[in-house]
Amino acid sequence: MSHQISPSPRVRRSAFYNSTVRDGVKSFSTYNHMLIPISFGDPAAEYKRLTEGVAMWDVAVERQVELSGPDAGKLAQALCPRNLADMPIGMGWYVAICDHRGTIINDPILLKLSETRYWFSIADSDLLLWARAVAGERGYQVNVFEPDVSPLAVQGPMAEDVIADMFGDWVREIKHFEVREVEDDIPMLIARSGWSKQGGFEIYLMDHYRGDELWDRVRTAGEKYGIGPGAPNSQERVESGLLSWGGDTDDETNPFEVRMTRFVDLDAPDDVIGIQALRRIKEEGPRRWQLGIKLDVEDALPPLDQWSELRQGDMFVGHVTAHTFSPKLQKNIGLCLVSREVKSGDIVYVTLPTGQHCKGEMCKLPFV
Ligand code: THG
Repeated sequence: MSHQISPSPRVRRSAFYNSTVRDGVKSFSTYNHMLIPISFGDPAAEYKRLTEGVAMWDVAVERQVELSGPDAGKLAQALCPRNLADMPIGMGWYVAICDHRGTIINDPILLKLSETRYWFSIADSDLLLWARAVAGERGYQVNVFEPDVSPLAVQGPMAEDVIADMFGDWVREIKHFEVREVEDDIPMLIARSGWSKQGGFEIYLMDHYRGDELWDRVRTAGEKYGIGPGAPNSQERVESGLLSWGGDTDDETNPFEVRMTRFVDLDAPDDVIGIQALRRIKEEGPRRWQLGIKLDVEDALPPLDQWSELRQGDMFVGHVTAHTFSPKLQKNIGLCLVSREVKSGDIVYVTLPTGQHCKGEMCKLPFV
């Protein structure tokens, strides 16, 4: 493609934008009305760093929606069909924000910073509007706003060493999804989290003017581990079965369909948005579920159409929502949202952009 995205206030730049440009970013996409680096031009090297070394990603597009005030906890609970009663301060929890139909409208990590202060670290939809409207309609005393926070992810088996070299060996004790303050002249929090299954941390920078400085510090600390820039990695995330809201979900997808049942508590309070619908859906049984597909082709597939159709004989049975060549399996694999009638081990056919059909076998997730 030769066309460009013109600069405009509608495509906001991240605190790390200048650094990623200097480090050779080759393409961007948009997410939460911001630019997100997608590629630095060498997918094989980026995958290898993530799975065998360490990679650093500008994920400032993971915006925070802050709830602050005496009713912050009440609002967080109203928005989450997961029981937050026992949520400890200093933890993050993965949650499915649903509308009144039980459809997932965002799948953020909820961070509890204090009894009166929460952050939703959001996926790509305008959760702030939803949260503010609910607060207003229910008369809750809470401010809802986007704070000055820019996450930078350090991911891969050597990420812990980089973070320990930066902040001290105490970081090795941080548990999965735990958040800690760090003492530093740059205001930031760190958490053991990130959109990969390779392990790692996310640094929540709380002053966007210091983005380039933080980027340089991470790069310097990571140098001896071979760190390099990258981006949330589609090959690794499909292998690991991480959900991409808006990619793997549509306007009808409920948490039970996409392996989020364990993040839903049906005994959450009755006034939680979507809980009544979720109870009904659970009772009736969800229509679809998420399975993997292993495609029967040797070479890397050209990009499939978005949400390519899957068939068994003449019958439409679902969609491929994402696909990639898997370096681990040395196969073309994909994530599918299919009818419950389709089982692991079933043979299905994908419609290719050429109109031809490609054979595939369904399997359980994750692939690895
Ligand atoms: N980090 C932060 N914010 C984010 C993301 C992130 N916001 C947008 C997006 N990613 C939110 N979506 C997800 C999806 C999956 C996971 C995290 C955020 C995830 N899932 C694990 C899994 O499914 O195996 C485990 C969840 C668990 O065990 O609790 O990690 O990445 N800051």
